[in-house]
Amino acid sequence: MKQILVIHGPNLNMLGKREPEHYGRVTLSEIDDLLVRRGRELGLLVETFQSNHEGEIVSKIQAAMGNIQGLVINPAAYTHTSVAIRDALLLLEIPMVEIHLSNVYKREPFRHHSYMRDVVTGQITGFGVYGYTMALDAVANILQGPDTGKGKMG
Ligand code: CA2
Repeated sequence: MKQILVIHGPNLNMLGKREPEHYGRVTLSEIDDLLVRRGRELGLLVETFQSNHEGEIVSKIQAAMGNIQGLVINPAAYTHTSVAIRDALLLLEIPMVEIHLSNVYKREPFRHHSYMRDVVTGQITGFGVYGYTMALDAVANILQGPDTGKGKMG
């Protein structure tokens, strides 16, 4: 079974507990449950991981090399700062989706830059929790392959 890793960056463990105006009322464990269930429907094994530490995220990506077929990542604040996570993502030659709950382009200018944007397959931003299932569906679609007629274009 194909394995997908979902990485949640710093402070996302606080989802549903603070700032509902930006991030909604759903908790991280509810999002994880949703992703595992959607993964089952798609025939994918989903593992989720959250860390508040840049180095732990880098180590998790390194450890996943060769063991996963797709990645969904919300790097949270590290999106805008982390060359280290960008460099780690460059080690992976698999479909990768960067996802943000909020529309970062409607927010402060410092959130408009992503160190990941040209390393990942694509970005999803501003659709709340639904963005995570969109991201998983996008990875599944690519993994189905272009020759099935259901996969990515080209
Ligand atoms: O919109 C997103 O998903 C972000 O990645 C969230 C990050 C932010 O730094 C990015 O610019 C956009 C912040 C995550 C903080 O999560 C919290 C959740 C609940 C309460 C407080 C923070």
